Amino acid sequence: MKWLNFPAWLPENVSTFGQGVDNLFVLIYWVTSIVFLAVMAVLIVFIVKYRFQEGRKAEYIEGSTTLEIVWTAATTVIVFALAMLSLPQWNRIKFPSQFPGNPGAVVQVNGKQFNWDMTYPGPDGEWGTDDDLQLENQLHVPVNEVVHIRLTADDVIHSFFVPQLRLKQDALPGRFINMWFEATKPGTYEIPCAELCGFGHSGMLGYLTVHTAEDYEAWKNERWTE
Ligand SMILES: [Cu+2]
Repeated sequence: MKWLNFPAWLPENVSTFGQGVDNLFVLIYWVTSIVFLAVMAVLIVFIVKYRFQEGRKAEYIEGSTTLEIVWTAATTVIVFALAMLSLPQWNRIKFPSQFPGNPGAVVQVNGKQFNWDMTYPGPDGEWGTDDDLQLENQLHVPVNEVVHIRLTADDVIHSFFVPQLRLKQDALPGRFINMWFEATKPGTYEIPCAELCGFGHSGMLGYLTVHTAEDYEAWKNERWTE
């Protein structure tokens, strides 16, 4: 349903798992909007209906058990349903055992005050060797291919965020966190740090370049063999 694509102000989705995230976002958006509007409507009705009137006295009531049960049960059902709908998406995006294999690129991303360091293992496929390629704030990947990222941090907690990929993950010092994505459209996308990480936080910005297959090969040949 086209009208369900509202809100259209979401950033463009260029991720294979992005639609699943957006569907949940829109569903939660509608559920919370309806509850919000209902609560506000009742509030306004009550403000008008029970406003001060000369000679009218307050009545002391003890509440309604039926109402308490109904709204507790309704809230439980809604929250439980949303959790059940979210679970498959969460597992698909976050559980390393469910990551798609055969990555077209494997990169280590290291957050530090106030940059993203990208390390490609180089032609030998191993990190920590002479042919590693290190880049600052530049992540290059091929389009329509699975990318595996090993995320860590040097100093404090940072957060890797690419809105167009619907991917956000905290980076923690001393830990390697695996994540994956598959971009569906060539282009350049910003990688802001989404965790307040110090004085230069707002300037901590990397760029993800999604290349066509040929462009990626050309880039690799140029950079990896230097
Ligand atoms: Cu940061």
